Amino acid sequence: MFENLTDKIERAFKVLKGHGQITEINVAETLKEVRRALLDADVNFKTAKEFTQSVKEKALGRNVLTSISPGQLLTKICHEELVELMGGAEAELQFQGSPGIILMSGLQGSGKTTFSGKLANFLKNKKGKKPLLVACDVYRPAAIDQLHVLGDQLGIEVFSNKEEKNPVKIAEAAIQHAKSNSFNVVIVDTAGRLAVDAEMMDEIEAIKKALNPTETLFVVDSMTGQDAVNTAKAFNDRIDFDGVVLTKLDGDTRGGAALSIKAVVDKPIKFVGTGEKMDALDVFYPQRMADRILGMGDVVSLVERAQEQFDEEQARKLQKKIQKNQFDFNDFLGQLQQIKKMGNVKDLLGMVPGMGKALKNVDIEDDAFKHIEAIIHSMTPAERSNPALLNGSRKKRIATGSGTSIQEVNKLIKQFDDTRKMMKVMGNKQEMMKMMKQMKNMPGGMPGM
Ligand SMILES: Nc1nc2c(ncn2[C@@H]2O[C@H](COP(=O)(O)OP(=O)(O)OP(=O)(O)O)[C@@H](O)[C@H]2O)c(=O)[nH]1
Ligand SMILES: [Mg+2]
Repeated sequence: MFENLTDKIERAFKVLKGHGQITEINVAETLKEVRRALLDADVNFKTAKEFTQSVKEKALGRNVLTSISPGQLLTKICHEELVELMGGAEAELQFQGSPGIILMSGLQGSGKTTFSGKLANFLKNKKGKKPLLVACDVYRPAAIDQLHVLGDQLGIEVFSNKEEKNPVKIAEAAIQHAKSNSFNVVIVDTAGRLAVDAEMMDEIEAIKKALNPTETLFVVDSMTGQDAVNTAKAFNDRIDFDGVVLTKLDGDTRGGAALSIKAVVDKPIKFVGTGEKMDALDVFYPQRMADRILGMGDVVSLVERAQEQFDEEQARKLQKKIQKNQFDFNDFLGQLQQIKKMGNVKDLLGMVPGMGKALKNVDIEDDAFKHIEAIIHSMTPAERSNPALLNGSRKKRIATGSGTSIQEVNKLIKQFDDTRKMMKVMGNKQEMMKMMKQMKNMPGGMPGM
């Protein structure tokens, strides 16, 4: 996500390396590069200019007060300004009501129908809601079917009426249906058009007026850069939406839309879509996005994803086994499967500070653990629970069985041994403290500011 921008901003800060203090000249030079990076990322011209101006003022103003290096100071100020630019604090979705009504708007193909499904899924599983999806695209019967397919897949009811050609009537009937069947959130998917035109605007405005939604969301494809910002403005002028959903952030979008939309329409980004699957939805946090843009990774999101997949009962059992030094290949396999559930490996590694850039041109297979799993699956139950059994001939059999080589089998056994050692250390507080101390003394130290 945004690797190019991150790369260029980091390069801009290099100008300051070796300089002992901030001066008008080195700040101006650095910020010129930052501005160029923003423009290359397709950030709105005016926004980029105001951004660097405000960083400059703060940097020169704060100079005397601090003893940290100019590079660090400027990074810190840029970080604060980026957070501000993207809306400051996170903006919450309003979905309470009897029922809460969420209306989707946006151009054709922006991802409204997909996001409707994702949001329904999110509200059901994360917020304990009973959502009803409503198909109000009256032009394309296929669009109604598309929503039904998603609904079936998620176990969420979809309200539609292919005979009715007035979207307002469908939506009103849907709300009645929701009221009498105790649905507490209604998500209304609408039709989009290729470009902003009067007909689409009239229609979405009429739906909004009739339904008086708790939340109107504008869904926009982040790959469309500046166009995204212009479309946002056109929609906002007409329907005064409450929040933005940026989709397709998993593609090679340059980031311009994420950075300029808030400044241009003064409406917060509430969610981002990061894939076609129904769980590829993230709440938008300006702070974390700024971390990512400045190459600091997004450790908080990483930990959250880990927690979501975390099974306390299983963890307790594992802890016991580690203490007794009984951690075996079955547990190792179980751990791998947990990691896989957290999502795409490259995506996860990208959240580790500094890794996003390092991985830019590295191709990580979706199933990076395929060989490891094959090897473990080729072991007998006895071998899995007692790795000490693995002698030369057994290793050979496993390599053949898994379609790998003895070297790969040896490598995995080595990794397993290392993991086991590491876990023993982590189970022991004193050892852990010793390790932390060593890490602190490493050159470069801990990542962060
Ligand atoms: N990679 C990726 N693809 C997405 C994302 N969101 C939607 N898509 C894809 O974009 C395409 C269009 O999505 P739809 O949800 O059908 O878009 P729409 O706004 O409902 O389109 P219309 O109903 O024609 O106006 C589909 O192929 C989706 O799978 C996303 O976050 N990432
Ligand atoms: Mg659609």
